[in-house]
Amino acid sequence: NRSGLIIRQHSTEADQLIDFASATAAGLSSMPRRLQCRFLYDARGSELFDLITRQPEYYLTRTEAEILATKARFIRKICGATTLAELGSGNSTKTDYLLRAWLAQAQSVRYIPIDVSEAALREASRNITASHPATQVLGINSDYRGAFPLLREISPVTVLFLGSSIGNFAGEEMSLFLHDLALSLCRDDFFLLGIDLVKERQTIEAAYNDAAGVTQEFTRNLFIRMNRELGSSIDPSAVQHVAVYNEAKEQVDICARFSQRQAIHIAPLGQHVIIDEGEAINTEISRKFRLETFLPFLEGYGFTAEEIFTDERSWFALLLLRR
Ligand code: AVJ
Repeated sequence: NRSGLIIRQHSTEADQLIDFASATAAGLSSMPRRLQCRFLYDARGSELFDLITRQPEYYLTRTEAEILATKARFIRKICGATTLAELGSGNSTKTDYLLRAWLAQAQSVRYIPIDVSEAALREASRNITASHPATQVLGINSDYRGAFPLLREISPVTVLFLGSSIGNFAGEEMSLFLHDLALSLCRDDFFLLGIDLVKERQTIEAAYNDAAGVTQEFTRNLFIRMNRELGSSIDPSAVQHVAVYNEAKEQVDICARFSQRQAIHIAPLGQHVIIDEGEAINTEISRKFRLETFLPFLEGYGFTAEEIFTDERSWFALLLLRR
């Protein structure tokens, strides 16, 4: 197959709808109200996120790409001819640097993108096989942890988790993720992790409040998805995107604030949740990291830093960890 093979989730569309509906109902009735950020990435959401990464204020992707561009060859030297598996691969543009470095050293490479968006997987798979025909692409349409059992089967592997997506995890989710990943990898497998570093508030807040309003649209799209899939009847123009850097927690809190009272219908469950005027629903957190505390934390889960790469301004870091 020229555009690569894609393994779909075991769950049916009906299961996925129930998952979305029940997670939404639970999150909307908890206090403070929140929605799980994994639901931001439907086909339109993945497209909008891709647009975010190209906004001038969104320094994360550009800075990480710059590090990858200069370090990919060195990373390949350390990792050897491992399979590349990427968590939350999106459209895989940054992966290009790594694939090039891998292909410069071997005839072929196995690349396994793992993503919840089937549309994003198909696009990535098509683009990669077109530009690197010697790459065998096997896409896995699943959430991260659903794909973990597979990792053991493809060792020796280098797991890529780029873009500081790990910043979406709150304390307990982070622990569970690192614990499960460590258990799923074999000794001497690699984990290449991108993290956004603590920096000036203005720089961070600008990245999550782009002037073109793409991030606002990204937040709104979650409610548009709820209207379409859950029959929610929310007025999207009543949804205001709010992203504020919490210095004490060293994280961006992203919320949807409702400018009018809304009754959110969750049709598959026959439930309504009332959101008052001015109320906010958290849709995402984006944590920022410090090397001096995060590296020892990773050590605690069995990940040792082999190399640490950063940019000139120390805005972003790429950690090459060994299990
Ligand atoms: C994909 C989680 C890394 O937190 O910077 C960007 C998501 N949300 N703008 C981030 C996001 C709004 C992004 N991650």
